[in-house]
Amino acid sequence: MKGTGSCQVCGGVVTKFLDLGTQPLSDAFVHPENLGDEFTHHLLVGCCVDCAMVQLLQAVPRELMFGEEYPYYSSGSRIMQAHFSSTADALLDGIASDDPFVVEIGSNDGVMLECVARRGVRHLGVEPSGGVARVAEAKGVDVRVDYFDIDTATSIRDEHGPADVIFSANTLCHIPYITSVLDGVRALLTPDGVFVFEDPYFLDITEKSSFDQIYDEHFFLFSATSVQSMAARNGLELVDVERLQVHGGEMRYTLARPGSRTVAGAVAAAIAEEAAAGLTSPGRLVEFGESVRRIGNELRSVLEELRDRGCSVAGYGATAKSSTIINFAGIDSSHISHIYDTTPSKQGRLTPLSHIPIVDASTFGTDRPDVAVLFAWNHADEIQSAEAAFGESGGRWLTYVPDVRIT
Ligand code: DWN
Ligand code: SAH
Ligand code: ZN
Repeated sequence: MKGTGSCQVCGGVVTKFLDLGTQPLSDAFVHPENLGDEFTHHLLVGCCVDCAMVQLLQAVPRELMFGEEYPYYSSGSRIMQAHFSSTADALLDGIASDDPFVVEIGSNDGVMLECVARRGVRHLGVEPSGGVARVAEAKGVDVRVDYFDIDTATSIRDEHGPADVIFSANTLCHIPYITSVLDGVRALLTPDGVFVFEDPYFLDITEKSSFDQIYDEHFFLFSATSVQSMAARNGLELVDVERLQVHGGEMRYTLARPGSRTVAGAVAAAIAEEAAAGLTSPGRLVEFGESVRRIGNELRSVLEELRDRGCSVAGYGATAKSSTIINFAGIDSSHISHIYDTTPSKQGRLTPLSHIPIVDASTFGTDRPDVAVLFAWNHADEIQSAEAAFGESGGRWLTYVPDVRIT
């Protein structure tokens, strides 16, 4: 088994600390009439001894993950819609220019940029997945169907001029060729522009043992410490950080050209907090691995017990994340008969590798199971309030973040 790799940020040695086993492409939901060979990869997680960047040891080719049929539509959550609407306002309010230009990397179905477009501001989304990109275009969002890297950035600058703000949510962590992306950011940004990105925060992941945030698409698991070092190596400076509650705990990072902005006190505070927690110390990483294995074992035992007692068990939310826990814990359709999800592109399909059928969530109210495993635990408030009748009629929720629990 491979124990080391090469850091995508600094070229240093990445030492493996977690083996999450054989995994499929997390978003490759299978058509039942199209069963055949499925791509798998070995999900190994390591930490760079030189720059503390937590990352996967092997990258999955980007064309296998992102394309025409990418099934995740960001606007599927009302809370995320509200989050991106206030994000758009905050980004625009921070720009001094009278003809601002905003670029988003990974604009998906336009959940953020539609708010920018509505305010009549020049913008461009860079989004390689054609299906979601067309949904954004139908909302009046300008999109370039492409991967963001140095070549794309240079061509955008040639065509549209420099960007005052480059924003990216839940996408930078998907890109192993990060040096090319940061070269592109430097090429495209105005002299006093900012690059703002938000992604799952490794401190939250270790504190909540939410290891299902680790899968093929989530190549990097950022922290303030590793991002500060990455920025400095790539001619940028980390000038602000802000913890976010969305998606189970994220960090928003603001990068700028060195010396162009005052560095907020929050940066040093976050780095000190990470150091006090020993975030990437060998002992802490081993402890995290132990929690992961304990949760995987407990979840499988509870599901076996429920199956043996004849309880009906279904899942809620056919998330990319669920792929990690399902395959790591050895869960299949004998434990979870089907998964409810509101996304039309996932309904009627099977989960990758484990082949659990996905059904329309609108039927949850009428054919409810005894127990529902909340795979979309990051949207717990939104889902559990919409499905309040489930609990009132005696249904029970099973969650596994931060611990396996039936409520
Ligand atoms: O980083 C990523 C995030 C932003 O989105 C991508 N790599 C892929 C994807 O990850 P995910 O699939 O784990 O994301 P979510 O947002 O946890 O997915 C929620 C799933 O649950 C969607 O398939 C929609 C569904 N859902 C539902 O059925 N009812 C969601 C809500 C809010 C609901 O009420
Ligand atoms: N920003 C949205 C979407 C996140 S899903 C949100 O926060 O909900 C990740 C998105 O990144 C997908 O739509 C995927 O197609 C896109 N993506 C992957 N690699 C990319 C790249 N190199 N450049 C731009 N977008 C990319
Ligand atoms: Zn490194």
